[in-house]
Amino acid sequence: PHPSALSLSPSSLSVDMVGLQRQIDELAAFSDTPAPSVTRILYSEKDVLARSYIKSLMEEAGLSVREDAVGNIFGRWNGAEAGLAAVATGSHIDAIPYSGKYDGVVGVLGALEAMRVLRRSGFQPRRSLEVIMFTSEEPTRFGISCLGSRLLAGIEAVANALKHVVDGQNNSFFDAAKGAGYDVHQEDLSNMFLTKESYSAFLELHIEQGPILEQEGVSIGIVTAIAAPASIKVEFEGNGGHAGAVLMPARNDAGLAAAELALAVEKHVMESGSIDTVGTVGILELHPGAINSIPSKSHLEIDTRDIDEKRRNTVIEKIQQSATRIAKARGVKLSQFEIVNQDPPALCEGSIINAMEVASQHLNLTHKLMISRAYHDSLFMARVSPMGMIFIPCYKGYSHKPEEYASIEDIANGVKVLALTLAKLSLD
Ligand code: HGY
Ligand code: MN
Ligand code: MN
Ligand code: MN
Repeated sequence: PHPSALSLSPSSLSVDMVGLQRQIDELAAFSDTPAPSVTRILYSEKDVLARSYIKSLMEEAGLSVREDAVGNIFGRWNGAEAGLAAVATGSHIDAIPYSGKYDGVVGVLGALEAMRVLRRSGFQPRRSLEVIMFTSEEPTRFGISCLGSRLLAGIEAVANALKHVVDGQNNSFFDAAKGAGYDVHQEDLSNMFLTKESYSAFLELHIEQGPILEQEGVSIGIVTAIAAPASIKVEFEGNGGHAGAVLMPARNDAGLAAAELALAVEKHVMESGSIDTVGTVGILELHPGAINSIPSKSHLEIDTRDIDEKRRNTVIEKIQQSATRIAKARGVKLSQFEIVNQDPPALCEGSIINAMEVASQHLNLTHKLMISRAYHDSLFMARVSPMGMIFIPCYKGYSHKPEEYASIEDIANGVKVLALTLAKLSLD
């Protein structure tokens, strides 16, 4: 009979905290902005360097490494019954501009360390264990969030969108991929899609990106659901003109239309009736962007989420109505209103939640059930596999900014819960 995962005594699970911290710091150095910020954009030169760093760590950890057409990287520890569906865990290493060094990274480097912890404890996997580093969880370069995991989940809309997306410098996705060494073509995408038999479970270790665990002094968050994200691209066009010569009644200012819509987003979110509804205008660009030129074009990108999909969709409808009303009232053209993604929430698998609770108890770690307000690759892996997430506290809940921080002790706790949960699921 297989040794139960729980025969792994807490003391036999030793995390190499010094080594793990060093890897986190080394990875953070692959950045286009100065420390303590991290900027690592899909297929950039720094991303390519970081990818080879991850591949070398996977090889050193004794995993067999492969990459798919768009650069999702897989490191596999073959189990005794390697023909069974494997247990997978992973996250991302791309980082939005001027962000931190823990978002995503904890779930990739921490997963590799969980493999080492199990190997050091003498554990023998029955189902293979696989670490996945997803290509581009952040939407930064092409406006598509969770690009790698959406493709693995077989979302055709993304495969189609890649035909025509371009980045800020007008590079196509395929040109950017080729520049990073991925000679991928449209027809390669569909054979990336996973089947429901690919994995028996998918787990992700991640910083909470919220203040609850730290405030309540709880060591481990066990996620029950991931909120439903959506993003919208909007453009207004007006006549522009001379800031001095064109009198106010004659203006149709695309910039003011954008400003009014941004405030409308806040209004519609606040009137949703729930604290769980959020909305953000993180990108607002004015063209031509000269102090004495009336904006002739404005471009906004809106991010709105809720754990209740219907409530979130109502907000999107109201935003669309406001955009149309504002354009008419100001005599500007609503030249674009594109819902880029409008995803359902994902529920975590009960048996995985349970395994994480048992692992936390076994390790004497305080833990609590909670939702994830941030999205993750897990949101899409949930479409092809039972999914679970482990959160660890982060400093004041900060994320997506250079002050993002998680202590190596908290990271080690997360690694141990992940290791025990992987071991249990591998023996199932
Ligand atoms: O925006 C998010 O929720 C994720 O951290 N990229
Ligand atoms: Mn993020
Ligand atoms: Mn993340
Ligand atoms: Mn080619």
